[in-house]
Amino acid sequence: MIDANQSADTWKKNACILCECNCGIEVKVDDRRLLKIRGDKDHPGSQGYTCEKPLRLDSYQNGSHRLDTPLRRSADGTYEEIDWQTALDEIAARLRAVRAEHGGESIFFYGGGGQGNHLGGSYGRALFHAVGARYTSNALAQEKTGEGFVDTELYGSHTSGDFENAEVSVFVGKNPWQSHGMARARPTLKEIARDPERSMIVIDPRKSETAAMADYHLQLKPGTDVWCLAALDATLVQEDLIASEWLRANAVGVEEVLTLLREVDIADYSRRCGVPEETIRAAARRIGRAGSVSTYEDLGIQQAPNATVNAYLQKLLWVLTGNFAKPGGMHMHSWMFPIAGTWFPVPHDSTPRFDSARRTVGLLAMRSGAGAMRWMAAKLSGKGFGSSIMERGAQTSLRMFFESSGAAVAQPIANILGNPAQDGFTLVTGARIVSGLIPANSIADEILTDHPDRLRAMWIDSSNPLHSLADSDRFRRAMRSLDLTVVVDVALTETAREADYVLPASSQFEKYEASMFTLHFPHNTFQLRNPLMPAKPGTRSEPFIYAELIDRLGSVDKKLLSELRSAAVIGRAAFNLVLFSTIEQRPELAGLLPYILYRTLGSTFAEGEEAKAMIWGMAQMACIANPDAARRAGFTAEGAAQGEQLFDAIVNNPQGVTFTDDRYEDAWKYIRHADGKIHAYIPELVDEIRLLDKEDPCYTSDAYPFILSAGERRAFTANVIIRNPEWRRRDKQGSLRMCPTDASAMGVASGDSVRLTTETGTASTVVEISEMMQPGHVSLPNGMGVSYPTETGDEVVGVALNTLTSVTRRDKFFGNPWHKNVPVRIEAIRTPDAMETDDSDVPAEAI
Ligand SMILES: Nc1nc2c(c(=O)[nH]1)N[C@H]1C(S)=C(S)[C@@H](COP(=O)(O)OP(=O)(O)OC[C@H]3O[C@@H](n4cnc5c(=O)[nH]c(N)nc54)[C@H](O)[C@@H]3O)O[C@H]1N2
Ligand SMILES: Nc1nc2c(c(=O)[nH]1)N[C@H]1C(S)=C(S)[C@@H](COP(=O)(O)OP(=O)(O)OC[C@H]3O[C@@H](n4cnc5c(=O)[nH]c(N)nc54)[C@H](O)[C@@H]3O)O[C@H]1N2
Ligand code: SF4
Ligand SMILES: [Mo]
Repeated sequence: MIDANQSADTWKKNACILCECNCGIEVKVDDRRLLKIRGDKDHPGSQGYTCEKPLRLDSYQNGSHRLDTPLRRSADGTYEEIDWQTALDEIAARLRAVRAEHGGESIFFYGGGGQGNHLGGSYGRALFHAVGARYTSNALAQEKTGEGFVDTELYGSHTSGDFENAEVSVFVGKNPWQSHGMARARPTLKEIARDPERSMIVIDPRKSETAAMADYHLQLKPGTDVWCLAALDATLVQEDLIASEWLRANAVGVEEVLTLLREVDIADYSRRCGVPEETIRAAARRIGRAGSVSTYEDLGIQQAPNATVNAYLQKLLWVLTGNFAKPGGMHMHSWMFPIAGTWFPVPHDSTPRFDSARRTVGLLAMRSGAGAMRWMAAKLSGKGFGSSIMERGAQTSLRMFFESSGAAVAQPIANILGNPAQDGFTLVTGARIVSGLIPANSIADEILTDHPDRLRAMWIDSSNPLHSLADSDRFRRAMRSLDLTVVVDVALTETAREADYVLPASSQFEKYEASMFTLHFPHNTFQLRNPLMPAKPGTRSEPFIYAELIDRLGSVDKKLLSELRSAAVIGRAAFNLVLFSTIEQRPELAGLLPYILYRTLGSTFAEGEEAKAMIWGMAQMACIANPDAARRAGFTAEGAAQGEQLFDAIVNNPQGVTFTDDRYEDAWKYIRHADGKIHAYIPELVDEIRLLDKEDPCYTSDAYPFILSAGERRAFTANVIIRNPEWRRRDKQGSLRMCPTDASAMGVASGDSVRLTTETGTASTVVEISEMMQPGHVSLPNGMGVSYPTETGDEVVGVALNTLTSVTRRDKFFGNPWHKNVPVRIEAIRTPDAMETDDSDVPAEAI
């Protein structure tokens, strides 16, 4: 609950929402302003650390960008303010109409959360299922899908490195000094750099802040990682630096990989990537001889040529050297609830519990207990003596059920919620679906076609794809051609400006919110953030919006909802029992669970706290999946009671909790292959690697002689979460970094204007001469080029990168765009006239 008499002197706990680290913060609020912000020492992950960015979070919370009324697009393209009732009624009616005419699978869902807000998106999943949708995607499907595929093939799930303890840390196309991506990134990097026993290897064409701290900087030519990584792997094999015995015991398919790598001509591959052979060999030796190695790949290879193959070769560095499941090595980890991919119950420490007799008894206990509970719930009104007996009875049935079959029943439910689309291919373009996501850069193609199964409607929540996906103009045309588009956002974004309806969301500091970036090992943490202030008038939280729409669609019968509400009034065990038995009998309701929880369990919480219901569901799931790790984290009750303990702890600890505590060797339990081993051989990627010696990398041409990396993370970029350009202290317009040699050849100095031209568009910007860059490589920051309303009209500062990028230059397997590798022509803007008319603050315009 929000304390109406809050004092500006109280520090309130929350989290930074500007990158996936979600560092804990404490905030003093005054008159809806985030007055003072400091790192929260009590946060179990960040322990007081923050970077410089959250101090400016008020620029997200307050400003002229905030929407406060639903908007409806008129035929002439202007927007009309409408009330919530009208907006929700009309949207529900139009969703129903699209479904009736073209089927629910023609309604596409994009987004569902940015860097810090995934709770609302979890309720959005219920709307996805309520309309019978089939396709979804989000930003992960333009960066992490190739890596996700490789993870799934090799061992089954996402991995994270133990950089605090690693003897050797390897960063491939990753600049953690600026982009973070690990808890307390800067102190950790400094410790590595200071310690003579430890080493840092950075693969980056740019001398990034991290590369400047590295012991080995493999400064390759942009886009050539695949040769560099193959040469590193090959050195490990050819110089016999691999962990042969470990591989024999723990992996299969190794021989195929070794055969491939034995054939690699290391000298030739070094030449192709532009890194001296001796540097590659020295780095490989350092990896091969280290006591522990952790690796981290990011956009530098994920949004560049050969993204999926790069992920494979990068992971082979630690697989071949056996750096798994030990301090300083790589690990799979628990999840509060997986953001992509399938849900997975981790095998129990003790004997197997799934023998069929026990399972039958457990299921019977659950069914008969639930039957009795339903009957009693209908008779009892409210809490009373009877209800406490019922609750105890429910606890007994639940215990038998959970011990024997809880995980088996939970698994399909979790997978329907977490991984809605089955992996496979889309009907229209044949794009490959991985972890339930269609390639983000195929979306426009799934719309701009006359194929009868094309997408007809798009729901967008917490994302600005018109700005963040390749070729903004094409995305705009795609949006325009749909029958219905709805955007849920706090601001009138570039995407919202093309939508039929815009629904103004309450900010992340005005509602219960949570991030599902729970990617840590061995200690994994989760934080439920309480609202810092009441919602801005006119805005609504996403859970509210989704529940209201599903009410209007009438997807769940009222009798069932009332039965579950009565059970929830008796107690959580009674509710749990009736809920499980309902879903077990009516599996078609599994996808609607978030809504059902909100409308039933949620109604037993104080007004405004309904959204916590989903957290209860997640806490139960997290304990069913990880009972031993949760027990070690202090949640020692058995069965459903363990989930209750975790839920209570989450609610009572606004600074966050450690929900699982693993031991290093537990990483083995997260392997999803039935044989418990790493499957090193991925045939379709090995086939690609075989072809590498036939290709000489060259991504430039006479027309486009430079490579532009479109999207460098700098000190004051944070995707487009903050729109007010004034939040940036330095480099307000986000200059183009260029090396001194190129600058002098072009005769430009820092501060001069240049025009950039790519296959897709043109833009002008200012130059910053930077020793970070190598000749032929230039770099622009992400997060620029968004509109911000001012008294004199909309102000747009910096280059909107995706007016320059194309959807065709993308990964062969999963469509990841090559944002880091955009061929570009650069011309100095010389005449004084041109300098005046071509203001560098003017955004890029597509031609
Ligand atoms: N400050 C800040 N932090 C952020 C964000 C932000 O907007 N601002 N965004 C967050 C998000 S969503 C993400 S996904 C992460 C991304 O985090 P990172 O991937 O670390 O960030 P980038 O700066 O985009 O790219 C990393 C590096 O890739 C290098 N690179 C360019 N081309 C190549 C190449 O061909 N090969 C190799 N090996 N490297 C290349 C660049 O020079 C750069 O140093 O950051 C997160 N953190
Ligand atoms: N050229 C190029 N393109 C890129 C990148 C690049 O480096 N270069 N980086 C890519 C990467 S890695 C990523 S992750 C994407 C990110 O791009 P997007 O997926 O578009 O995500 P964000 O920029 O984080 O936008 C988040 C949106 O959520 C809104 N928002 C904030 N709080 C709330 C809330 O509480 N509720 C709702 N409903 N909305 C809210 C914000 O106003 C904003 O519009 O961009 C990608 N695009
Ligand atoms: S931007 Fe990222 S690293 Fe910096 S404080 Fe926020 S969450 Fe932490
Ligand atoms: Mo990202």
